[in-house]
Amino acid sequence: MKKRISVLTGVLAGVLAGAVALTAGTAQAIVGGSRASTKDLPHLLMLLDARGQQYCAAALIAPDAAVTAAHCLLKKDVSTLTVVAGRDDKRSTAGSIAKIASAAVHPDFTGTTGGHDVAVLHLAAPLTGYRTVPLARRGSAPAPGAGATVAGWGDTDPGDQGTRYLMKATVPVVAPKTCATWYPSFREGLMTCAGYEQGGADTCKGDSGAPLVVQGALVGLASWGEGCGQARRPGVYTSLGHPAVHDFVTRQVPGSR
Ligand code: 4AZ
Repeated sequence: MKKRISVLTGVLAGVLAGAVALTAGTAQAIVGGSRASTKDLPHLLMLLDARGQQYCAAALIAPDAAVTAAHCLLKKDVSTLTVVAGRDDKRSTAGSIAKIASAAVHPDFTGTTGGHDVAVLHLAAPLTGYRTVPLARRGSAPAPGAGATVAGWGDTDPGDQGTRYLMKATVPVVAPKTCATWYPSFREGLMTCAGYEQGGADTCKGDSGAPLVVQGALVGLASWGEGCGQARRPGVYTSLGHPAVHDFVTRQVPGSR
């Protein structure tokens, strides 16, 4: 991974802007990830559009409720969306599918970089036989440097078709002050950022809504970022531990915690 980057940047030395764009393109799966199974991530859901195509991810927080990124619901008729549990391969029919009865978008959501990029999906029927993921404690924030796991079916290279199979990556939580220096629109507290300073592992297009898990707790949902896997451009996640986010979710889903 690092080697491929240095080779590419070497070849393209002198075409700086182009080199930056292309180094992101060398990143692999979810970007810098490896194959994973929903058997090990039983809370992880695919979010499918009206045509049955995976376009976002979600996390099961109660048998009949999931959380995803609010921006995954923009310009969507919620009644046409479905979630799928227990399916690793986008082309298979494994697992269980559930229709969405209704959805609630955080009232303060205005766009990804404004924060509050969270929505609750109320399922038409419970997904039984899968595990829910507990929310991070209200008011908590993951420790900088903590290993966070993220998984999804999004692009393995920016602009590709996404991956057929589920991919996962482990990324370190970035100190909020550091992330604020890398992204002017980063909002400390409301957002959590995770990734290596040198880039590599990251979420990408199609991974939005993907759960970021630290020590078994849901600390974030993939929200935004500049490119995928670039140096000093980590993935930005909606902070589930932030009171404004946590309270919204627990009011929608009293059974979650
Ligand atoms: C997206 O378009 C997207 N690297 C999600 C996450 C990131 C970039 C893009 C962060 O869904």
